[in-house]
Amino acid sequence: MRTIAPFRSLLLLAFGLPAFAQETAPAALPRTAAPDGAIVYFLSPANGATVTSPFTIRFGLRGMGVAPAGVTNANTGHHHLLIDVDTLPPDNLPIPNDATHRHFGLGQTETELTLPPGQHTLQLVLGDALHIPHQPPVRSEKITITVTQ
Ligand SMILES: [Cu+2]
Repeated sequence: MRTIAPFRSLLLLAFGLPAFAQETAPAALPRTAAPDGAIVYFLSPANGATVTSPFTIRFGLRGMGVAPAGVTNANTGHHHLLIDVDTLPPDNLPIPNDATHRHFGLGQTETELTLPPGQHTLQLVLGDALHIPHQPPVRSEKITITVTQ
């Protein structure tokens, strides 16, 4: 009997907690706080610029520091570049990792990109150690560039 009582409370925990979590924030993961006034922006190219591939994109960040993915130091994050993304990914989940959502988890602050000729949009989002946008999200404006041959 001595071992059954603790087991019962474990069961209570196991079944009680998910119900509680569901009421407060369904499917939400904890967000990392961003300081007031933190901004991420494009150092280059400028909004409206015309470029030829390959071209360099430089990421700017003010009010926070860049840290590799996995590092949980306060007020840090790593860059994510959204290419031709119309619908922003959810703020409470890790940013997708695919051809249009690029992660710079080593702490890179620039990248070289090759895009097909035409108009493209670029946007930066800072992510925390687990690739989740901060609270509030630190996002750049979406810029439009034209790539020529
Ligand atoms: Cu990431």
